Amino acid sequence: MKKIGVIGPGAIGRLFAFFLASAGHDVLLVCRREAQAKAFSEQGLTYVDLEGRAHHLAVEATTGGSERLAEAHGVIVTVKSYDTAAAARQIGALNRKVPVLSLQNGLGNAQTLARDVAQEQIAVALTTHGAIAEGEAKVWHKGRGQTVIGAIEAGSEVADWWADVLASCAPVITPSAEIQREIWRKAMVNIGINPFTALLGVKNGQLLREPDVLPLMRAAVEEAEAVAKLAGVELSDSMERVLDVCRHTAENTSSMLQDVRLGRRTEIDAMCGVIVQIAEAAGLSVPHNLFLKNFIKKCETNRFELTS
Ligand code: KPL
Repeated sequence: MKKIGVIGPGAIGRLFAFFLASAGHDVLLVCRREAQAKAFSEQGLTYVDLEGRAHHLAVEATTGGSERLAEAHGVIVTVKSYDTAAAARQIGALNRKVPVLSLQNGLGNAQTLARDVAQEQIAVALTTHGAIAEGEAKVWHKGRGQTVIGAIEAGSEVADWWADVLASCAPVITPSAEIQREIWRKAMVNIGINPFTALLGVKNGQLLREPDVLPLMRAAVEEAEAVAKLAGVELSDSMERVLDVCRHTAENTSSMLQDVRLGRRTEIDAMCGVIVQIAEAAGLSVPHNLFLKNFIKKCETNRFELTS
């Protein structure tokens, strides 16, 4: 059994923490806020399964970062993409080689981690499990999914290490030798779904019934595919994949819609924002991604102004 630190226990962090703890691993949740660490320590972690049954498990939680992480055999990063740099510094401060797993949305997280963590220690996982966080310490499992894992450095054994740990507890773990490609494929899906659900305020499946919006989704995804090619990743059929994910996750509230509803910052920068950045550097115009980035940013700011 291993001791695993989870930095950022949002919906996906809590879900994987539950998978690990229920298989007997020792889980340490690293929270940013004292109130959340207190809630986990006092109430434990509550997981509501796909049939709506609640399960409780005791977990350790801290805001103490590096000191408490010092004994961890491995660290999973599930913070939002804009907090990856802070998580990387916490791991870097351990001054010890520890396997790290980025289980996040968006482009560029592994590169951000690699500023403070050796590349050979970093694995990336992408999951299609649906989960919604409630309150400080509860998670609803909303859809069974699959998880692919791969190392960012060829020849590194870190992905096998994580696949072994997770295979004992999380449903369907698939190793991938092409994780960069998988990251881009998932980014296409996020770009085609997340901003549109957030702007329209609808669940993923509703996008299929919006004939005026589908061409805009397709245009944004085609721009992003062209940028992936600039980055050396050839993708095809991304829009078909977007539609497929809308069908399979029809009842999901996308992470971006959850963020907008809660008045939180979204991950648009790590999605359309990265597309715009790469395109601009290459002199390519990506008007749909630029619009989505600016519009979602505007929604965030207005929301902050209204709530502050
Ligand atoms: O990853 C997702 C998200 O909500 O961020 C999708 C695949 C769109 C599922 O909701």
